[in-house]
Amino acid sequence: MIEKTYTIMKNLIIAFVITFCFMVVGINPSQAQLPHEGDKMGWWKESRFGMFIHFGLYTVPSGVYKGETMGRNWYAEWIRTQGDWPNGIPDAEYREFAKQFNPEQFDADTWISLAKEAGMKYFLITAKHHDGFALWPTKVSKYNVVDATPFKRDILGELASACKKYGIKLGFYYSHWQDWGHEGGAMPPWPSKSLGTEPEMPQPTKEEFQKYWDKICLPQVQELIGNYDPWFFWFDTWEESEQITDEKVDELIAHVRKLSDKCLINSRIAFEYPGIDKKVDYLSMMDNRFPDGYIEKPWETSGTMNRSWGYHLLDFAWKPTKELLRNLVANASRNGNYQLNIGPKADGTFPKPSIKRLKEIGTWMEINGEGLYGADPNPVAEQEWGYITSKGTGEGEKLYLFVFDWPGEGNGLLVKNLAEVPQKTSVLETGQVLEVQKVEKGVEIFLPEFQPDKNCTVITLDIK
Ligand code: H79
Repeated sequence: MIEKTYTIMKNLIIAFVITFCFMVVGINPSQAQLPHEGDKMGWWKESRFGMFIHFGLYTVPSGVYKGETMGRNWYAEWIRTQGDWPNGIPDAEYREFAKQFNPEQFDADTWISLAKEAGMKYFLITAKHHDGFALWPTKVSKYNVVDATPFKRDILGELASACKKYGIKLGFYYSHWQDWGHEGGAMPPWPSKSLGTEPEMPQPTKEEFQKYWDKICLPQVQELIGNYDPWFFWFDTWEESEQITDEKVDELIAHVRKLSDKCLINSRIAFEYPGIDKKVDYLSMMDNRFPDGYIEKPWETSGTMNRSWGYHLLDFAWKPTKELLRNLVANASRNGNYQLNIGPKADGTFPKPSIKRLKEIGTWMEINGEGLYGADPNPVAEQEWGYITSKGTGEGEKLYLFVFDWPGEGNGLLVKNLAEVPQKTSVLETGQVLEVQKVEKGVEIFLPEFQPDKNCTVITLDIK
């Protein structure tokens, strides 16, 4: 699966290099005046950092059923089919969680301001995950936050207002393929090609899925666009399925395009659909997968802070802030975004370890974010100690060096492949000017004796 994904990625890169060559060769002045197709991607590419939220009925049990965590992995949002493994929780019992869904401390302003403070520029939330439960008062099903829970508030509506207030762009995760809560929705594709042997899951017939598609999926996508005017969708298909045919993918893309000029679509709307990169706006990697090189088409990795997306009471494997920063910077240096997940708790608040990480990232971003927002990918070469981005300054170029692995011995930092000695080299946080010398393989920078930031120190180079 992972290899497959990388093969697809490699093919995409090749396809894009070829497309790009034709674009350059084929361009003429009148065409150059036209706004090009990629314009609506501008804000997305400049942003680099977004918040992903998994919140829903699964938040009530928070990964624990009958005192245990179970299943094929740590994904708490999967408890409906992973609890009491391998049987899953009976449908009727799972639906009962709706009566306990009452996140009394939910405050949209708090969530969005935390995203803003962390340096995130956009926000996406599970409007409907695989379980089928909707976080807005959808007209096509009673299985939603307003009609089925004591909370009765339009969570998406409140978040949409807060996003406007804070200047954060809103988008939705929408599970168009799997829907375990509505007749005809796809069930987990088990036994699974990518995830090993699992109990057999009966799938809907073609006709049943068609009914779900027409009565639930398409109308809900239309409602989401009509009610909240999202800037983007994040659809989720991650394995071959009988249900999501090429025709269905084309239909859903056309549906979104017809309803919104600005709404972006991700590549996980399909799985192994040749040429999908030309039909969608941005590529989504597999969960927590970070490619090791540049990709031309705008792309993103969505990643967790621990192992689960939905809040999980027993998942204590919180990743260090340094690792999260590394993911963000590595992706930016390779033309990609990072969408960092929070699984809010059943009371509507963010877990403490999540808040701590958001704040640590925010403090770092306030000082060093200029090297990421609107920055171009690394123009030099991949380096052993970290990552590089660049920005045009009018007179020349500014390079941002993100040093994650501080040299252990001596204080020389080699910037491989850098042809000329910069006019000025300094530490972004402190302003300290650093000495440099030209060496055979590039340029060597003499680092300060004391490491300014233990996670990642940023050094700027002014190049004429
Ligand atoms: O919403 C979250 C998940 O519930 C949903 N997509 C994300 C954003 C999802 N559910 N299942 N999958 C995605 C399939 C994922 C499979 C894998 Fe893996 C992720 C294969 C490799 C990375 C599972 C987890 C196996 C290893 C780690």
